[in-house]
Parts: sequence; structure tokens; C-alpha cells
Amino acid sequence: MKVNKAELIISAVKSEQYPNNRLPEIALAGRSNVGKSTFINTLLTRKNLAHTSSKPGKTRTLNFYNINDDLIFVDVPGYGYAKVSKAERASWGKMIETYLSEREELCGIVQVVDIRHKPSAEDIQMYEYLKYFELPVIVIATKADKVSKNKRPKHLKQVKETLQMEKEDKIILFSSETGQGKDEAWKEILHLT
Ligand SMILES: Nc1nc2c(ncn2[C@@H]2O[C@H](COP(=O)(O)OP(=O)(O)OP(=O)(O)O)[C@@H](O)[C@H]2O)c(=O)[nH]1
Ligand SMILES: [Mg+2]
Repeated sequence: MKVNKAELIISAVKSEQYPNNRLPEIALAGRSNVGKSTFINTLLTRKNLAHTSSKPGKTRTLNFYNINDDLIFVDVPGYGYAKVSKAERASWGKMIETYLSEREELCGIVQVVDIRHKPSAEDIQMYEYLKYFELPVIVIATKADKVSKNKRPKHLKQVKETLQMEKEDKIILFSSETGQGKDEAWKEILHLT
């Protein structure tokens, strides 16, 4: 996929602010600090278009990125970040729920998990939640560079089984460090749009 154009359209917190250009959307989901924004940058070959940080809680709004006027990536704040107030957590939950439940342009989710760890209760809950809305999910098992090559298949299997992934959903081994899985991720994303 050749990316000629990649730009932030809007950082939204409510539905009135969503773009109205009717392009298909793919949204990111995953624990805070897992690598969602980095995943977007890797696919777009842009260093810091989506802002990333070594500290969790970097992305706080729904950020809509126009890609080649063909599709939109929606970067979403991560869950599981401890250092937020109850009120703030509730308003994020509402923001994400509104988007996932109402957005007609949404055609699939990229759920990012850390290949090193067994998916958390929140990861499982998120996957189930997405399935409840009947959304197709591509699971990205990222940070593959941090697991030795011979151990990766075992970790992939653990992710698949813990999430109880449906067989229509794809899981892709990925690393933003090495670019592993980038072509496959694009293929599956374009397949959904
Ligand atoms: N080694 C390695 N590090 C990664 C990879 N992907 C992301 N990271 C690092 O993980 C950290 C968090 O990345 P972000 O992309 O900001 O995470 P996020 O999921 O967008 O986090 P929030 O915005 O807080 O929800 C950064 O320090 C990245 O450099 C990867 O594939 N390999
Ligand atoms: Mg982010």
C-alpha cells in the first residue's frame, strides 16, 4: 500500500465532531501503551503523525486520520491506564461506546495486544464487546521483536485462545521495530474496507 497522503482530520470527543466525508473507517483498540499509535505510524511510514509516548495515556481523543482519501484510521485512547480519575474514565468509556455503537462508517477494528503477555481481563472484555457489536476484528500481536523467534508461535496461540477468537478473525504477528507483519496488516485492513 503506497501512502501518498496521511493527515489528521480532527481530534473528536463527541459525535457532532466526527468527519462527514463517508469514507470507511478502521479504529484501533487496545490497552494504553500497547502500541496503537505506533502501529498507525508504521503502516503509514510516518514517524510521528500519531503521537506516541513511552508513558501510557498519550492518546486522549478520537483522532481521525485520512489516508489517501480512501479510508480513515481512528486512533482511540487505550484502556487500563491507572492514573486517571473515575470521572475521566467514565467519560472516555462513554466516548468510545458512542463511537463503536453508532458509527456507520466503522467497518472493522484493529485490536492491538502485547505478544509477550497473556491478554488481560480488559483485553478479553474488549474483544467480547466488539463481537457484541458484530464488528470484524484484526488482532495485532505487537512487539514481536521482544520475543525470541522460536517462542512466537506459542505466544500467538496463547493470545488466540485467551481471547477465544472467532475463526473469521485474523491474528497477525507484528513489530513496529522490524516492520514484520506490515504487509499482511494492510492486506487484511483493505479487505475490510
Ligand atoms: N519494541 C517495540 N516497542 C514498541 C512497538 N510498538 C510500540 N512500541 C513502544 O511502546 C510505547 C507505547 O506506544 P504508543 O504507540 O504510544 O502506545 P498507545 O497504545 O498509542 O498508547 P496510548 O495512546 O496511551 O493508548 C512506545 O514507547 C513505543 O515506542 C514494537 O513493535 N516494538
Ligand atoms: Mg496512542
